[in-house]
Amino acid sequence: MGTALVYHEDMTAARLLWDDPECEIECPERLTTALERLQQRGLEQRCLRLAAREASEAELGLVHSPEYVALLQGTQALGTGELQTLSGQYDAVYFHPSTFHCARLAAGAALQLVDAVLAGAVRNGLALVRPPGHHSQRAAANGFCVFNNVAIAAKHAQRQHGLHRILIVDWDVHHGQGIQYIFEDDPSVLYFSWHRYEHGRFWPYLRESDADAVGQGPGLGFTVNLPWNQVGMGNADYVAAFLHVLLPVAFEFNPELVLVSAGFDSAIGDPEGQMQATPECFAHLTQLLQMLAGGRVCAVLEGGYHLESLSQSVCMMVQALLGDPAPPLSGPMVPHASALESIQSVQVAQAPHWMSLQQQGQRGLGRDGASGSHAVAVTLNHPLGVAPVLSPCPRSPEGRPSPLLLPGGPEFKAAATQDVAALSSLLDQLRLNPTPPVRTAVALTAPDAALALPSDVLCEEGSAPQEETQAWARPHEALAQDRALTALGKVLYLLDRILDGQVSSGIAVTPASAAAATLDVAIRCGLSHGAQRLLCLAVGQLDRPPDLTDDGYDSQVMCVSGSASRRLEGF
Ligand code: Q9C
Ligand code: ZN
Repeated sequence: MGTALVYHEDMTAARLLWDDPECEIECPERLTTALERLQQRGLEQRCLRLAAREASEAELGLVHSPEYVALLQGTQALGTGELQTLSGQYDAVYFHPSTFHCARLAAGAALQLVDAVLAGAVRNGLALVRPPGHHSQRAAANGFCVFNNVAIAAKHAQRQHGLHRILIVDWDVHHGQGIQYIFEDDPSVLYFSWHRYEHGRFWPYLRESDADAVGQGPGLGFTVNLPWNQVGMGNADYVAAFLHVLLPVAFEFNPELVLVSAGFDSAIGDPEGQMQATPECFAHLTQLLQMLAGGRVCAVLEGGYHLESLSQSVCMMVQALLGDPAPPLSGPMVPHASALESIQSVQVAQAPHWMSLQQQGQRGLGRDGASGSHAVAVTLNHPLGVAPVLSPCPRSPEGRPSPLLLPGGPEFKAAATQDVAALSSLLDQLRLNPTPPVRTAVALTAPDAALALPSDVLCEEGSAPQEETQAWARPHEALAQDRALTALGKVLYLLDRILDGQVSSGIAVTPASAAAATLDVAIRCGLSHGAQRLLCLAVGQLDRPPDLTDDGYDSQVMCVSGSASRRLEGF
C-alpha cells in the first residue's frame, strides 16, 4: 500500500495583488518549488498522484457558516480595490479573484486524501495545498487561511466514514486556533499543537494558545497546546515534545486516523518561526506518527515560507511516508531548558486527563524482591518558580517520600527540600504530581564510560543477577559473547528499575550484533512482568525486528524501527 500525493496546479493562481509585507510570504512558489523538488528527488513518481477536486458547498458547511461561504463565493467577481478592503476586515489575510476556487481545491484535496486512505487505496499521503487552513474559523478567514482544510477533513471522516477517534497533529509553528475552536468541546477529535508563543507575545497573541487551554466540557483534555516560549527550538526539542507529550497521549487515545496540519514554518530558516529544526526532523516525526492508527497518516500542508527549507522538509516527510529510513538527526540532542519547561507545563495541565502523563509511581508494576527505596535526581523547572528539585521516591516502604539525593551541595539541598515539600503537598491536593520531563538512567559498561552525560541522568552501575541474565540469553546465539551478555545484564537491570517505577527511561549500549536479540529479551521480559501493551521503537538501524509471532505475543507488541517498520496483526 502506497502514498498519495494530492495536488492541483490551479492552487498556484492566488497571489497578493497589492503591497503587504505581512502577506507576501504566502506565495505560489511555495507549491511549485516543493513539487519540483519532489520530482527532482524521484519521490513524486513513487506516489499515487491524485488531482485535487473542489470541496462541495455541503462539505464546506461541515465547518463554515453558509453566509461565510457565500461571502467568499462573491469575492470571485470583485475588483482589486474591493478585495483589498474585504481582506482588511480579517487578520493577516489577502483575497484574489481565484481565492475561492483555490480554497475549495485545498479543502477538496484534504477530503480526497482522507477518502483514499480510508478506502484502503493508499496507506498514507500528503496534500500540497494553498491557501492553508488551520487559522480559519466558522465565519472568518485568518492568517492566510480561508477554509479549514484539516477540520473539514476530520468532520468528513466522522460523517462519511464513521470514525470515532481522530488525532490532529499541528506542527506548524503557529497555533491553529481555528482547529482548536472547532473541536474544543469534542472528545472525538484530539487536537495537538505546538507553536511559537513567547509568553503570549507572538501572533496570534491568544491567551487560549497556552498549555492550560485543555478543551471544554466533554472535550476536556482533548486540546493539547505546547507553547514554545523562546525561538530557536530544534530537533531535540521537537523529538522530546513527541516522546514526552504527544506520543504518550496519542497512544492512550488510540486514534483511528491521524491528520497532520503539516506546516513547515517550524523548520530552520523560516522567517516566521525562527526555529532550528532541520528538514530531517520531519522524517523522524512522520515516522513516529506512523506508529499510530495503523499508519493511516494524512498530512495537509499549512505554512512554510522559506522555499528551500520548505521543499526539503516536504521531501523528508514524503520519504518517511513512503517508508524510507530517516536520515540521522544532526546537532546535540539536548533539549533547551525553556523547552523542558514548556513540556513540563503541558504535563501538569494534562495530567488530570491522561493516565500516561501521571506520576510513574502510581502505575509502577512492582516486582517481588525489588530493592528498597530510591530517589532519582531530576531537574524540574516548575511554573511555580521552584528551583531544581528531585522527584520524590514513587514507592518507599512507608509510603512516604524517602530522603532526597541531590547533585548540588548541602545548602542547595535544604532549600530545595523545602520547596519539594511545599510543591508536593500542593500537587498532592490537586492530584497533579508532575512527571519530570527527563528522568533517565544510563547503564554504563566500561567502554562507554567516556560518554558525556547531562548532570540529571542517573548512572546505574548495577546488573541483573548472572543466572537470570544467562537464562534470558540462552536461546540467543548473538548473546553468547561476553560483551553482549554484560550489556544484557545492564539492560535487564534498567528494565527492572523502569518496571518498578523508579526510573522512566534508560539507555544502555550493546554490541550491534546483539541489538536484535537484546531487544527480543527486553520485550519478552516486559511482557512477562505483566505489561499489557508494548511499543517497541528502534532508533537507528535494526535490520531484523524481533519475531514474536510464534509466541502469541502478537496482539501486544508493536515494533517500529528506523529501517524497517512492521505492525503486527491485530494490535
Ligand atoms: N510576524 C500560517 O502559517 N503574520 N499562517 C504573523 C508575525 C501572520 C501564518 C506576523 C502569519 C500567518 C498558515
Ligand atoms: Zn504557520
